[in-house]
Amino acid sequence: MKLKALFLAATLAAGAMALPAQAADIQTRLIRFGYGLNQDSNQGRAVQVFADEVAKLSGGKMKIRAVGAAALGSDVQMQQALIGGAQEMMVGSTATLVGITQEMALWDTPFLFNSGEEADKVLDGKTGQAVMHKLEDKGLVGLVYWENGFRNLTNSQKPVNGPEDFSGLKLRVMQNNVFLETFQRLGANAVPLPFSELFTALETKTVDGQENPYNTILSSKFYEVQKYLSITNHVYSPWIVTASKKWWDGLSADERDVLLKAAVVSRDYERKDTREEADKALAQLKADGMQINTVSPEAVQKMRDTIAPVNAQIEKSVGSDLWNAVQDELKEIRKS
Ligand code: TK8
Repeated sequence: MKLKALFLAATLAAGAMALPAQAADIQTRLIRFGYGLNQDSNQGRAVQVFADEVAKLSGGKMKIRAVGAAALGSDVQMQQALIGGAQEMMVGSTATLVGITQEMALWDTPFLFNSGEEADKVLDGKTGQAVMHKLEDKGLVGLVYWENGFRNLTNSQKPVNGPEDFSGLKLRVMQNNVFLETFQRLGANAVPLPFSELFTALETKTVDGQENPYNTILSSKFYEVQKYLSITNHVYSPWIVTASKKWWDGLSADERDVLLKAAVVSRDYERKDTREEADKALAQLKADGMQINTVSPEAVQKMRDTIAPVNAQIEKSVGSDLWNAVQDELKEIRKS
């Protein structure tokens, strides 16, 4: 009996040690976490991983209420809610943050990264973190970058084989001046719209086309209203997980630690999941009836030449230090 009691006490002690969350300075918290895509998407899956990890690390005290499909608002609306303290967290495109923190425009540089792995190194490295920290002056806290992915063009009118085919196309772009200018230079009629209004705009032919990664074209069912998919890979798009600084400043160090650790777990999951899904998504879009063409390397070069002046504009708004830092980091990465 005595032995049994001792054994029980030891097991309980070990159990307590395995649950540091009980001892940590963690309050019961309900955290509203908004995102723009459907629950059944790479974004939705990663938000769930984040939510599960937060629950696990906080011993169930911190609860993420995940709200997808822009039900809490578009990226821009949610950012304002975070800044005001009316919502705690979100994930969205870095491109929609440029109006708040112009340094984010760095990631809109056309053809900046050649691969997702290159992007990981820069985003998780010195420059990526420096850009992320700029958000804090504006009432936001950046936690991690996720992969949205390389963007490709879809439309309902014709295959786009090169810069000459953009003329006459009415294209939705993100609410961001770099994207606006990029597509204007290519000759398109570019219309900034929130993502949450995009499906309807395509369905009602308010716009002819849009650009997003394969994963999104599939999960948002754009193939139902878009015939042509032209593989351009014109820019790598990151997502960024952010928190309201007003709210964040009121958290304990242990609570922040839970969120940061869970964010890293979700990031690693999300990038792997997104990359695995991308190729399958392209095949699925073909099976769903989209007509797919690859823009030739020569035509891509023509696109790059046409939009080259956009780079000078980005360098001006992010500053030469950040611009040069990324170029140097990429040189280093490409050497190894
Ligand atoms: C979702 C958006 C989306 C982005 C866009 O909220 O707007 O086209 O690619 O992922 O952030």
